[in-house]
Amino acid sequence: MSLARSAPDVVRSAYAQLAVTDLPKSRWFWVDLLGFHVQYEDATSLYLRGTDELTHHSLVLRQGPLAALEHLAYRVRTPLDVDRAEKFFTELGLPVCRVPAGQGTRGVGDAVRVVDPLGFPVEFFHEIDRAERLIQRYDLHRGAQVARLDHFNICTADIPAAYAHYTSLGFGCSETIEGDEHELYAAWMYRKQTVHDVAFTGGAGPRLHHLGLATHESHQVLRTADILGALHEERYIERGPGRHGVSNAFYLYLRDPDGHRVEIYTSDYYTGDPDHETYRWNVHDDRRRDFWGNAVIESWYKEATPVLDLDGRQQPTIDANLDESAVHVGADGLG
Ligand code: XXG
Ligand code: FE2
Ligand code: CA
Repeated sequence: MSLARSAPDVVRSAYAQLAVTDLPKSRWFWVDLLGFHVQYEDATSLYLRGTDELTHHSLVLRQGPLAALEHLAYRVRTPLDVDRAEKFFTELGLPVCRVPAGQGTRGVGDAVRVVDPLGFPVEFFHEIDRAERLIQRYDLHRGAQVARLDHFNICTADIPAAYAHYTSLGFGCSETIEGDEHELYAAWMYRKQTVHDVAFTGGAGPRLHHLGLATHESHQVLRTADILGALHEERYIERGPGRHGVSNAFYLYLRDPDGHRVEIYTSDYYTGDPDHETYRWNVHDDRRRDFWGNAVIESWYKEATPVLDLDGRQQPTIDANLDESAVHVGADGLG
């Protein structure tokens, strides 16, 4: 993927920082149920990572008054790319804040935080503390046995604008959902060599739709649902398990105790060839979101996490004009 001259070289989606309203409850969900490993904790915060992650954290939970997204973070290739990110967003005239090592998120070095053109608080960093290899510490693997953060999914009112912004940051597009006139309903975009680091869901935005967490195998996805059933905590399950059309991944969506959505996701495919082509789904294809044609529950399209600005205030949202949940498959004889 060639980069626009001044764009930072993004390696991957790296971590999310969420505000939660009841940290002990969140600890049950993310650590005991999903099997995240605690890298650091104190009375008001938890720093978590999956079994395969060799960096300090991929999720930070902080006690707060409102359940919200504090920021998404991308790792960039070199320390120079942090400067490039600062310049890139400054030139766009957007809010930018340099966060020296030790003043921002624990474990993370020198960083830049911005409000991106879509209204999301986003951090770019290179340096992060290393962490012990746990991939073969099977004795420590619990619950869903999450391996790593795979992707962010964000709600935005303007999918073409989101597509254009991430294209300018050097992201490739693996798949889309499009209308008959090629109106863009959704897109999946990547820097690492998987289906995505970020995807866009149409709807009021900016809001966080979900965090996608990878497991190694589909039995871990099924086991997560079984554990919730056994505990009579099935209300945490929102959608699935199932097979996605887009990405071909096997999936399950849960809502955490604050309603933050998380997807347990496995077995998508390689996208690293330089001429990898975008795969385009028609919005009337009933297999696009669930390959077996199971209906998507309305809450999945409509509900999402509010996002904060760089000063911790809730960002206002803008409504979307395209509504995928209103597309009724079958009305035109398709699906
Ligand atoms: O990661 C994903 C998703 O964005 O969560 C949703 C891959 C595919 C889908 S979809 O519902 O379109 O199959
Ligand atoms: Fe996802
Ligand atoms: Ca159907």
